[in-house]
Amino acid sequence: MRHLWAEQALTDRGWEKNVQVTIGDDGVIAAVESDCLAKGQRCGILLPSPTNLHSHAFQRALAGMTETRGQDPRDSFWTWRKLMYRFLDHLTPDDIEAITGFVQMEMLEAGYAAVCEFHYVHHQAGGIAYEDIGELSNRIVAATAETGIGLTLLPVLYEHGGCDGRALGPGQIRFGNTPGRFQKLFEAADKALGFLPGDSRLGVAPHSLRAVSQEGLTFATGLAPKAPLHMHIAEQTAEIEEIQAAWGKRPMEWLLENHEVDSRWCLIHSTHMEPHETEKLARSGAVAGLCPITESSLGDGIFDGVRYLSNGGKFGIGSDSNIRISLSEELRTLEYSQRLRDRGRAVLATAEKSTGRVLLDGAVQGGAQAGQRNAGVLKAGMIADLFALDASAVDLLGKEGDALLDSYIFAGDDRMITDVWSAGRHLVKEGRHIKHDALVARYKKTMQSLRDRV
Ligand code: NGQ
Ligand code: ZN
Repeated sequence: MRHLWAEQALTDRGWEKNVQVTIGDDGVIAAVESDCLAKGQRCGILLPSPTNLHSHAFQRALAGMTETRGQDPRDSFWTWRKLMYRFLDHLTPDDIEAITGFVQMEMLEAGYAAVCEFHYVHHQAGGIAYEDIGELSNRIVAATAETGIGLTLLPVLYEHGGCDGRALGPGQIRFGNTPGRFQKLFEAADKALGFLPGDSRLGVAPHSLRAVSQEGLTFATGLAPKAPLHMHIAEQTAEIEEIQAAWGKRPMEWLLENHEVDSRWCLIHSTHMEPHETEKLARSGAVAGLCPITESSLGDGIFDGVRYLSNGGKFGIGSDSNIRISLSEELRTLEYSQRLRDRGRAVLATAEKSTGRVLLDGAVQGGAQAGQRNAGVLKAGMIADLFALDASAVDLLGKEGDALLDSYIFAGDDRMITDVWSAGRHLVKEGRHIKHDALVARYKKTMQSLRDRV
């Protein structure tokens, strides 16, 4: 048993002062009491920490390297994707492990307690399988064992290069599996997770309606009937047109009509939806996996957050391409995208909750559901996924309640974060991951060697 004590905390009962949290050796919260004398580890403002619900760890190494114009007349998501595919061909298992460890460290330092890794690079460059089909899953797990972040591993089924069934392009052959081979990969990933603490989870990720067949999608949904199911959908308008031309429906329309979309599902992006799709998705119980920084970076478009939230829709936040790891900036970008479109302010706030409160509550609850972690609320019986802000930071000093979240998200940033616990593991102290220096040193070495090779 360990004790934490916070000046203020956001618990299941609301904002409380002088809060003592007892965490069991199993990483689960045993008790939350207010008006207590300080005892054990002290912190300023204690909050439930979200799961980062969408990451492709390796893409971190590309950050800042795709901001020039190429030969294509118009730079776009599709030209970015070509560069990403080309870069990917150089990555070895060691590189992937080092990059994953580094970006997971950044996620923890940004306040995320866990991550859903949407893991789609499975084979060697050229598409030849590794001797152990789980080789790269093992590397993700090895990095996770090092950083301690909570992991929901999502092995990805990727069958073809477009919904007409065209063959995988040269950049995509490291991803490709038939359903039969994917099942073996899924089993290997399950075995790999045995090396991690008990809060890790396994899910299934059919990549997108572009990359899986209708039969492949049905296979993936049936593989582990209770596991989390994540899929990219409705990110780019070209994808909407392609699916509509081939299957006669818009992607979200088709999915909602042909599959039982419920609380197992996390639909990544869901950017381009008609109002009837937004309303139906909101009522389904699924989580919309929003990635505001990546969606801005790739020029995807703006999610209809106002309609979605007013219909009770659940959402969470993913760092996706990992061009920048910042929870506060993801949340701020989500709200600001709505303001810019609607020319309004405090657009996602409600009569009861400020904007910052709506954003954090949504991200912790949606993230927990998407990662299948019994977390997202500071109360007894939940996994201790927590983070703490510095109560003496200039923008937090003397503030109370939801104003703390508004100040953190809109005026502050991740430098306000002092501590992070993942399932009770105290991984960030004084703003730094406990293995910060070693993880940075390894990443620098990897990047240097990649520069020499690419
Ligand atoms: C991905 N990225 O899986 O990393 C994709 C690009 C694809 C985003 N959708 C690859 N943002 O769509 O095939
Ligand atoms: Zn993605």
